[in-house]
Amino acid sequence: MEVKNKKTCYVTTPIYYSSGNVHIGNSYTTIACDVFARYYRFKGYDTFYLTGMDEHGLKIEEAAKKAGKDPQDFVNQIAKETKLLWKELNISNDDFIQTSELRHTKVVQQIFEQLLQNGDIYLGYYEGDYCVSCEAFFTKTQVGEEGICPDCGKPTRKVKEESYFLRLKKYSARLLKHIADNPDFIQPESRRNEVVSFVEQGLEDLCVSRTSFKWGIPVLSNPKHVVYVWIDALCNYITALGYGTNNPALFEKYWLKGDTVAHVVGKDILRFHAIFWPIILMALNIPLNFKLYVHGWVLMKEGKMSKSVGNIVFPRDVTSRYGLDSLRYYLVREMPLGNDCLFSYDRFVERYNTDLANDLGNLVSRTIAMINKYFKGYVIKPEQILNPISVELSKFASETIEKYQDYFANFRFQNGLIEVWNLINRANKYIDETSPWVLAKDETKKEELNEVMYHLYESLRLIAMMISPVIPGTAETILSNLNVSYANRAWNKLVFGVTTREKVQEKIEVLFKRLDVLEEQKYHQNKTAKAENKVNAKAEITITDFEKVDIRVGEILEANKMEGSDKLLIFKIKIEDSVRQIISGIAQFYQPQELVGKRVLVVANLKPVTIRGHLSEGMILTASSSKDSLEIIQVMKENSFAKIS
Ligand code: ME8
Repeated sequence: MEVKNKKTCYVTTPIYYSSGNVHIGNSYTTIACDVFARYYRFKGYDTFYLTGMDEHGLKIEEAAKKAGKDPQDFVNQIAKETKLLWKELNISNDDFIQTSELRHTKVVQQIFEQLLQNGDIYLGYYEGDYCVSCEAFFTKTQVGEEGICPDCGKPTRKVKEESYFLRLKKYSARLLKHIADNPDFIQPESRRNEVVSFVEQGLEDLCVSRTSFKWGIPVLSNPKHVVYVWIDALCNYITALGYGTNNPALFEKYWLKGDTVAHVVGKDILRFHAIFWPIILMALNIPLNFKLYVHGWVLMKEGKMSKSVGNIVFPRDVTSRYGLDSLRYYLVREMPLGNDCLFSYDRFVERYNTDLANDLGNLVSRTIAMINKYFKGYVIKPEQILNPISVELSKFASETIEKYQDYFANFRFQNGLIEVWNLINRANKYIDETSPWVLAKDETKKEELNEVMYHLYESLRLIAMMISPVIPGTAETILSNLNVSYANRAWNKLVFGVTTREKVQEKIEVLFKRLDVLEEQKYHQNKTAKAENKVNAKAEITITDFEKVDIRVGEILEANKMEGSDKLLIFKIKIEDSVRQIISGIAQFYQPQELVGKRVLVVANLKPVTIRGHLSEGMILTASSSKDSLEIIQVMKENSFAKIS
């Protein structure tokens, strides 16, 4: 048996859908978990950091088909690209699990059988509205008359199929007790309260298999069913540790005997992790010894990042221009636990200039330059402290370390960084207060000057150590510029005053070059304009495609506002001998009366649709010259109602 001589930490990201869409939002989760893992390693914990890919389900099966690929090849390619991205983002994961791997699928099959045998899973029928995009069923009230998914707004599908169900009710009371007994189980508290009230409203058994698609893990005893993605996905947290295999050493070490076990998730998958996952674990008799940290979303000013809005920011968009550490810093600094944060380049540039180039960058360059100038690069621990402001600074540093440790150990990186930056600013202020350039002019003040340099050196050593989980590259540069020995970078040296004598580097590179705000604005405006053109441009069509469109001239006989709508007008339009009703969204641009009698172009063979209960049998052609205008295309000549070709 292995003797455990170190505390352990196990941290996981959600496993990402294999949609090839890792943007700065889901990169935040991976970076934040990386900060957690690096922090605990720094603290001396034996740490295991897991991330990976969620590869099964209808959505992925369909995406592979669309790409003309076999699903396995499709997901392998995406896994390869994602791994490469994590490497570029300096992610220190210890494992990367793909749910299509045998080490996972085999164990999920056993888990499913075990739950069946224990009576926690039973066979029944499922009938409901299913959203392929979200891989979730919704109730009638949630999807409404139109059958629209309440989460993503896409149409749902009616599905009735034989399904296995996981009993949830049976475990509700135990789950509520666990939450009550462990107040820090779900953090922050607001998310915990959300879960409690959801469970208290009563849980419906969860559908855990499908027969309507094939790309999943077959149920061993009934292979026409595949395991529904959530049971499959959630179990990655234990299959990656070898649970259920003949080598469960990692599971025993990091889970059963583990000290810190942390799952980190976005708010959209809270219920799966705070309700379904604990219930699966209870049913398997596995202790619930994890904590759940729930973060919000990285939002754009238009709201969520989305392909159709064209506002997705990918990590490489940022790192290729600003380097990696500024992205890592921005995301971790901006996101409070539990709530959303905003990403905009304006804000990014501001943080870059203020926090990194000015506050941190200046402290590093001034300190090292002065140590070189006044003492040929040497710092020596003073025998006695002469200046009370120096005592104040070292006290400030010690208090900062305490607060930092408390925040970082509990995933409150934003708060922790605020404390570290307070220390950076305190140290910068210390330079102004002690005015080393004045002390340097007076030979009798040599000791006082050395004291100032030493206090700056020590503050900077501590600052670099504290920011090392967030911006490891920058921290390493600072520590090697200061020539800090590896011994003095260790966790137990995170105290003021351990350096006795050191010589800093003579010449150092600028850490973060100041950005020109206007230049950056111009750069991003140009980029956005180009991207918008790309989004608006439609795919090429042939003349045969165009000939399918039947465009006619129609005369507007009547035009009226649609009740309850600011955008829609209802028209009666005469085309040859018939009169049609057509709805058009141009109410913001025209008064109905001014359109009566006008001869316009109409797409006459458009499939009729019902809009807000009114039939629309065609489309009036309009054109726009700018984002805020829309004009009807009029026919000048009073000729017959001919077909346009
Ligand atoms: O949900 N800001 O995968 P996923 C912050 N496969 N986080 C964001 C974000 C944003 N803009 N957009 C997405 C899944 N995320 C499942 C998980 S785990 C057993 C299975 C986060 O690829 C989101 O909140 O859709 C979630 O935590 C993670 O990215 C993965 O999302």
